[in-house]
Amino acid sequence: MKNRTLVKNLAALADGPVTVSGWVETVRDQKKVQFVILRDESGAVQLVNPATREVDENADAEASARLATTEAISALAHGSFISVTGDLKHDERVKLGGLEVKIGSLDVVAEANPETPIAADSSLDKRMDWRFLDLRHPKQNLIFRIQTTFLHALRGVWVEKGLIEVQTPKLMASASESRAELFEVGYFEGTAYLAQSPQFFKQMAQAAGFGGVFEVGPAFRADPSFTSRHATEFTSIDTEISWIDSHEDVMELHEELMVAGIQAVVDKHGDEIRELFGIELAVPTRPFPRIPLAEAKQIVADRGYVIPRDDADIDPEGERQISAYVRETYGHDFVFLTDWDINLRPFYHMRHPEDPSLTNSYDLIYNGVEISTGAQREHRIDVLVEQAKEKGLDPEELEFYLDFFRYGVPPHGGFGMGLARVLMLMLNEHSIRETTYLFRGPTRLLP
Ligand code: AMO
Repeated sequence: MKNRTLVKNLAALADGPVTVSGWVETVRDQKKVQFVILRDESGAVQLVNPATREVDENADAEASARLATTEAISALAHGSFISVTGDLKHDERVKLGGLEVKIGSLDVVAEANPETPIAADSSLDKRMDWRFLDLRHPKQNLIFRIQTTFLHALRGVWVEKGLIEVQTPKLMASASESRAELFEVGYFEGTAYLAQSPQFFKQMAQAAGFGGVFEVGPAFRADPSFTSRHATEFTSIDTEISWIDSHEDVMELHEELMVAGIQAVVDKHGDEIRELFGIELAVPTRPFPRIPLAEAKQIVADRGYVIPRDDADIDPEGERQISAYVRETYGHDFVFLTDWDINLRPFYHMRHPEDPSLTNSYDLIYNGVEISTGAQREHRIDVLVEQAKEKGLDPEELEFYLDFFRYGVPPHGGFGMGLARVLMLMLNEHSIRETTYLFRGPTRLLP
């Protein structure tokens, strides 16, 4: 359909012949005139047809064609895909974009079933069943255009800094995060595991002398929960850089990426986000606030919320509380919670030089939810082996990973961040099901 014009480009054209194609949104079939709202991937436009309801037997070919078009419009089902050639006319009186296309010829390219299985008020689960129809809505469509813009901006920063993009394997011989939440798959005579994170392989790139890497790829967690923030398969944004002094360097890169990503989204989609999501997306200022975890827990307690277990991770309500505090105190949507206890962190996190009960690590919280974990890694082999043993891990099982550190690895660190969570929090959505192209959960493998 080379001569087709996208709806969003019509406004810039002069009155005259055009071809547009897209899905039928509504048909208003009046006796003398018919209106069709056509939507393509870029927007919606009103089509108009002066109806020809009958012709006499001497009618010429043109009159017969007009009758056929009128009848075709009357029979159009919502969702059918049509292509229309007609006359573009700018007219301020037309509410939808101040223009309309007078239909010359109409071709029903692909008919839709007249009964649509989902409606605006359908449950999220039902909408997920019919995801391809759900995604036709401008709001859902915008989410994935925003995602594209966001990732493009992140790539811009990484590439500018000379980082290398990697694709790490998703089939592994061992766990990459913990033995919990691990998917096992039959692998010929043996067993393989789906990667929970590219953790070991992004670190391997530091041993390989890559200097810095990034990856945007799938991660798998056999997490049986049904929360709004967990999926069994999700897209993980990962980066790892060498030659750092501490996790502070990782946080600085992280901030730079978030600011660049959100700035690009605001620049390109700010107006649409206001219109469709009703929010004014703001570009965060740097530096983001940083609060040590112990202090954050105290702040949360002082606000009257007691995290159920004292030695525990900050829980979802605690994250909401600390975010509310940061918003009130610093007017910021982001906060880095730093200095996590060793018992809350994996063996590969470097410990604090002054206080070995703490790690050089952080979580990034965005509008009340954790979106990321980052850390400086332990690169000294003897310390790393000790830390693995302390966590009850068998160094022999980790041999391939530990080998990286036996041949000289620079100090390094990085973070992993869930893409769907970032979008959910950016757009004030309630679930990552809305911001994941095709969600996977304990009871969802379709479509
Ligand atoms: P972590 O396990 O905290 O850290 O994961 C990093 C980020 O990934 C996202 N995430 C998820 N998103 C959807 N569904 C899930 N089940 C899920 N699990 C995690 C979250 C989370 O903050 N290797 C470390 C990262 C690092 O240190 O570089 C890791 O995987 O947004």
